[in-house]
Amino acid sequence: MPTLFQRIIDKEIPAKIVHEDELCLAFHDVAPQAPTHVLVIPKKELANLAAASGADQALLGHLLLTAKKVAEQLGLTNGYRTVINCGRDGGQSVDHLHIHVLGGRALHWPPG
Ligand code: DGP
Repeated sequence: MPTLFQRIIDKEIPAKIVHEDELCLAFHDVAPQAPTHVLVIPKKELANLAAASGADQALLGHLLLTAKKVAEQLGLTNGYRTVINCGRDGGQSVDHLHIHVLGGRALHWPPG
């Protein structure tokens, strides 16, 4: 059974895409927690950060640099936060690796 995000990659489910290349996709989160809330996901099926290995080193770097580019593209000049929830205790709800990019307001710390 493909995950929700695999179905977005396959264009079976619509999403507001802000970036796409051969390795990844970035799109607006359906339940934004900040004025700007985008998810950056690999096209490769990878359940979460814990499932990544040394073979994914370049891919993980690409995802982070894409998060930075998307933040610039969306005008987050005052800063932003990147978050990777991993596993149940990490609050992960979709089992496909994703980087949250949140900005457009001052964010609190620490998270709950
Ligand atoms: P996490 O809790 O870290 O696994 O984040 C999953 C995020 O995915 C959550 O912020 C809501 C978002 N999301 C869930 N379903 C959809 C969807 O169908 N479309 C979009 N664009 N985002 C979704």
